[in-house]
Amino acid sequence: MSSASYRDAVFTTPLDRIASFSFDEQVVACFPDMIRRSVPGYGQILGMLGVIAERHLRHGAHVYDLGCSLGAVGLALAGRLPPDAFTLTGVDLSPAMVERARSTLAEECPGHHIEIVEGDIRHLDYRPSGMIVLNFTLQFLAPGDRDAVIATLFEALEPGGVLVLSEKIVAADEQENAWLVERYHDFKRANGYSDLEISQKRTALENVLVPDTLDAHHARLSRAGFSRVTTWFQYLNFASMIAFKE
Ligand code: GEK
Repeated sequence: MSSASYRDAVFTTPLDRIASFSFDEQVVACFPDMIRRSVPGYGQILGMLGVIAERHLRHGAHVYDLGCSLGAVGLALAGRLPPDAFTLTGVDLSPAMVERARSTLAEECPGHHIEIVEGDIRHLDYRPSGMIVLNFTLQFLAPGDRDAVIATLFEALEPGGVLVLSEKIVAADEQENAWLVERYHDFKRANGYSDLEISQKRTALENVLVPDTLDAHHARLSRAGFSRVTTWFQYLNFASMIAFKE
C-alpha cells in the first residue's frame, strides 16, 4: 500500500444500514486525517509524549505503544530521543494498520529500534518496560476486559515506570456531558465534517467505543496498584492521564 493519506470521507454519503466501525483498509487510508480532525488535542498529546519520555524513561528502557495504529507514538518518541535511548514495540489488532505502520516507521526512522507486532493487547506476553502508552485504545476494549489489561500493564512496568492513558471520556453529570458532546460536535463541524458524517460516525461507534468517566479510570488505575495518577490533559471530552509505578 502507498503511504499517501486521504481525506476522511468514510461517512459522507447516506447509508441504509450503518455497519459497526472497524479499522479496515478504508479507514487506514484516511486515518491520519480522520484522527487529527476527530480527536481534540491529538497532536498536542503526541508532542508531549516525547517530552514525558525524555523526563521519565531510563536510558535504553523498553516502551510499548498499545493500539499503535500507524505508529504515531513511535514516530513522536523517535523525533525527540536518539536511537539508543529506547526500544519500542507497537501492537495493533488490525493487519492493515500493522502493514502500513511498518512501512512508515522503516521510512521515517530506520535507525530507531521499533518493531510492530500484529496482536491483541489483551493476550500479550509483556516484557519489563519503562513506559507504556495506550493512546485512545482502552476505549475500544469491552468494559469487562479493561481491569485485567491495566493490572497486567502495572505488573509489566519496572519500578519508576509510567503508563500514559489517553481516552475519550464521559462526564457523570448529564448536563455537563451534554454540553461537552455538543461542543465536540461543533469541533468536528469546524473541522469540515457535515451533520450527516457526524451522526453516521456516532451510530457506527455505538457499542464499539464505550467511554468511562475520569473517576472510573483513576479508580481502575489505583486498584491495579498505581500510587499516583494525574490527569495532565483535557480538551472537551478527551483526556490523557499519567500513572506512576513507585
Ligand atoms: C495513535 N494510538 O495514533 N489489541 C490491539 N489493538 C487494538 C485492540 C486490541 N484488543 N482493539 C483496538 N485496537 C493511536 C490511535 S486508534 C484510536 C489508536 C482511534 C486498535 C485498533 O485497531 C486501532 O488501530 C487502535 O486500537 C485505536 O496514537 O481510532 O480513535
